[in-house]
Amino acid sequence: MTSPIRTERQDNVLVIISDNPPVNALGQAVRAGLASGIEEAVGDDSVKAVVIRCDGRTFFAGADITEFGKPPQGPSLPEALDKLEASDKPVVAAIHGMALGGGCEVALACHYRIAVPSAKMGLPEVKLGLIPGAAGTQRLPRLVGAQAALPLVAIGDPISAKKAQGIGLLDGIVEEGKLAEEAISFAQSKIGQPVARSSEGQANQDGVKNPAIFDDFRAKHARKMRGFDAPNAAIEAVKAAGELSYADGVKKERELFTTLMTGTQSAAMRHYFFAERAANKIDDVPADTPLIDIAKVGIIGAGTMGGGIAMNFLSAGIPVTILEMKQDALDRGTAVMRKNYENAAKRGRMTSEQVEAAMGLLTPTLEYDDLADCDLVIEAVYESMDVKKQVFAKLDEVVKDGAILATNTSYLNVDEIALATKRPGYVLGLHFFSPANIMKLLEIVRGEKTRGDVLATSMKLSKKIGKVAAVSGVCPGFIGNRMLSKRQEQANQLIMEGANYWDVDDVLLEFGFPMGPFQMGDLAGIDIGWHRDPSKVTTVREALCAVGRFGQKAGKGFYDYDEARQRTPSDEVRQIISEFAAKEGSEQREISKDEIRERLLYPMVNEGAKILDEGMAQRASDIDVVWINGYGWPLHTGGPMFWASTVGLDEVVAGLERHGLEVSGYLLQKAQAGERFG
Ligand code: 3H9
Repeated sequence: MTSPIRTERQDNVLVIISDNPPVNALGQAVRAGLASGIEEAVGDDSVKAVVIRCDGRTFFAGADITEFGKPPQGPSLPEALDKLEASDKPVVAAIHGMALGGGCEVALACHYRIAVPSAKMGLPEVKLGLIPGAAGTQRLPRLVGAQAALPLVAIGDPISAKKAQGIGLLDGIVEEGKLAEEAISFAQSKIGQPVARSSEGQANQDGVKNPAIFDDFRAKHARKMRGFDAPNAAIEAVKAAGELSYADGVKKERELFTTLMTGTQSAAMRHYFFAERAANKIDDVPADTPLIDIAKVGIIGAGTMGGGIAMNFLSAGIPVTILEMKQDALDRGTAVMRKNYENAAKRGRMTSEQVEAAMGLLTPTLEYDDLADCDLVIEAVYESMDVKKQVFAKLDEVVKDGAILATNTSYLNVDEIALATKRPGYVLGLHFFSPANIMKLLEIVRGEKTRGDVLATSMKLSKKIGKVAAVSGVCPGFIGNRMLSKRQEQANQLIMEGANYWDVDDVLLEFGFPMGPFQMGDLAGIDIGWHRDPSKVTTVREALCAVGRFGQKAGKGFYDYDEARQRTPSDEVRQIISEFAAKEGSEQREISKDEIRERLLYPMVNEGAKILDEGMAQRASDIDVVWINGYGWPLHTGGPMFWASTVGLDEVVAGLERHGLEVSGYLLQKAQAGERFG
């Protein structure tokens, strides 16, 4: 097999080049090639300097994640990088694309780093439940200081070349397209000078002088870090870089790295990394399916949902025509979109020019005919089959042939909606989640007749508008809401049987969800869909509405809220629930948190198994993608199906049986065979 690494001579400079598509991951052959490249340079007296660069779309994007968990094959990345840094001949990293993880560590081990303006650098290991493991946590603080290193190592977002230069991570930025030649001149300019080794840097002393930066950082990011092990390990490693010698710091990093690498969280997060990418692939739609050009989008309905959906396209530079039935609703919807953009600008997330550019792409209208030349129309009107059918019949009449017609329904039958048109092949569901301009998930609902190019185009478009997509078949509630309904059923049942409703919420919070179902009800408004007749009480929710407990907006719902929106359980609600339970003849008893957790989560897994069995999801990992991105399922557990496998499917089955709940044949069969999902 030919090596992915080759060397080329340019005068007295040896250029080590990696060509390992798609992202120059640092697999064994690359590490071996790097090590022998550097040996070649050191052993050849006519070589006076070295440049390391990559072919293809990016500099090294990190260790090869597919090798994790397999028996290690030398040389290790730390070994290769120590060799590189030890060279007395200057070594220059020439960066384009992304220098991520192990790739950033390669750059850190080089004596100098230059990049093109579009390059990015970062240590995203924390997003895989890890910390850098090739001395990145020790070299980086010594080079740029602990304060600047902390967010890079513990949050893991990449930074621009400009920012990297600002903190001292880059020594120069060179013109786009001239990286190869500029790197050689740069390397030659360093010949004869003592090399600058990051491991010998002193910038880490900022953390020793002011140790409060570590606790401050922890406090500032507490919410983001909640439940995750890796960020704390990352902070510890950066702190160690100031307190320990380089050699001891590297040892500390290795200990922390190994503990994380062998733990469940990292396995779960690595599973998710590949799950997100697998979800892009539609089994029977070839990757080279010709796509439909989407140059203009129509949205029907300028309410919260329609407006939010429209913003996704506007932000991506795609013109949108938005339709409403009445002028005042249209004006209101447009004004809300502008306000949302202006708020984003106030928070520094956009410039005012970007706000104007996005709003400039919006055409409000009251006329269906104005949608005629749209390539994609998404309907976001009231959830009624009759209304949706009317809308689709009208769209079929006015919108050009070959355009995609999508419904944003969250549970209605997409096949039935498609039959209102003469082109069911062009109809599908694009289920956005509220707030649609923010939530990451897009469920792509594949109708019985939906064409391959319509699906492939929607998938591609989802990436363009920054969504994470997964395909669902047509079934009530699709993947996400169908499973949610099982959890909600149990939540309601549990409080009827005597569980404290705050325990139900707390169990989910402790598991890692951002909130529980009753908090969620308070946030959304308990009166959504209420019939507004206080004398007609058939559910707990109606009982709460009857006494004005509409949720957070009223200062009280399931909980009482103070001015800081802190919740306290309410005696009144407890009373209402127990009266209601008595009326229903439901006996109340004490219910443990373990029982609550099992009854909330195991039925979801069971429903997920049914969804798989029916072919409504292509793969178990797609279900994980839906729940992590649409419903706040904690990433560090890998999603419901991965989590179930870590619990053990036999244990899930036993739990369901213990609580007298349904066990699907598919789940039972998997459990009995000792299998996992996926
Ligand atoms: C690390 O470095 C640990 C070290 O500190 C310690 C060492 C001791 N490995 O995302 P895309 C595949 S941890 C293997 O669709 P994009 C990916 O699965 C690592 N494969 O492209 C996909 O395959 P397929 C730290 C990888 O342009 C294909 O490449 N680094 C890896 O949207 C294309 O990927 C990271 O965490 C990998 N490292 O985004 C960076 N990376 O076509 C991880 C990608 O079969 N990578 N693949 O589905 C990324 O964030 C994105 O891939 C990147 C490109 C931004 C680079």
